Amino acid sequence: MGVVNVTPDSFSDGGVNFDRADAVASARRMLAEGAAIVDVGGESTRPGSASVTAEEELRRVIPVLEDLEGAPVSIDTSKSQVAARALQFGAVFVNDVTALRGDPALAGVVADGGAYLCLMHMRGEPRTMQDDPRYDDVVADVALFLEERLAFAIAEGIPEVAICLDPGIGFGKTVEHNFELLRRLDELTVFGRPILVGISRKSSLGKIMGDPDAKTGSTAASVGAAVLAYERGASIFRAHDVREHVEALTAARAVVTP
Ligand code: HH2
Repeated sequence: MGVVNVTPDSFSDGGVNFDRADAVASARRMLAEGAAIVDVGGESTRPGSASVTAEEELRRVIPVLEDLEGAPVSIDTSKSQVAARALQFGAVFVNDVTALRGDPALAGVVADGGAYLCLMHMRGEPRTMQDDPRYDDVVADVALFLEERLAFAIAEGIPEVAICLDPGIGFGKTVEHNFELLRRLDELTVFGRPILVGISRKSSLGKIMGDPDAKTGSTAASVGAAVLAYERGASIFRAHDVREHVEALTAARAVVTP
């Protein structure tokens, strides 16, 4: 899953794809490099970010979707209004970082639109989520949450086969929480749904290199973490550097699968 942030302020590619033509070119390049889908978002969810209105999100993403007509597109949004328009413009997947807790109308939009859905774990909200997050057992907490949100989504009429689950790396978690989730990722596969992982360029990867103030991580670090997440059961990788991820994961699969 290639990341296309049509935002001025995303943590690693903010501004790069804010222009419509740049976003479309990036998306097409990622698809050519082997991405199965591109995740188009108009609102940053980086720690401390403020939310934007549905109108602003639509103004950012709809022109990009228009130009990408026919391409496999995921819409990265928590707003039903944005998801509904995006599905009209050909999106097939809704990536909701609130796991259907942000907008009560979103589940219906996904169900009626026959879209795929990602349910992601987040503790708190982006503005405050990194203020001293604590868990007794982060993996058990995330698993319980995902199980409950999966049951909710199914009860709302979204077919189980259309849903994937995501531990939400960096969303209300310390560096240690993030790596523990990756280390024990196999514990999230018990629900029988595909696991999506978004570790690409995240600050935890920069911090373990020795910079406590890192805002991003390198491509090499992202790929290394993705490969081991794959070995532990992840099957969808939300990544900025698609070519490198496709090559590394193809090699990893060749090692794992005879
Ligand atoms: N991470 C980000 C955004 N959306 N969606 C899922 N399912 N999983 C993730 O880990 C995830 C996500 C944050 O990364 P990015 O889009 O690069 O930055 P920003 O939120 O600042 O736009």
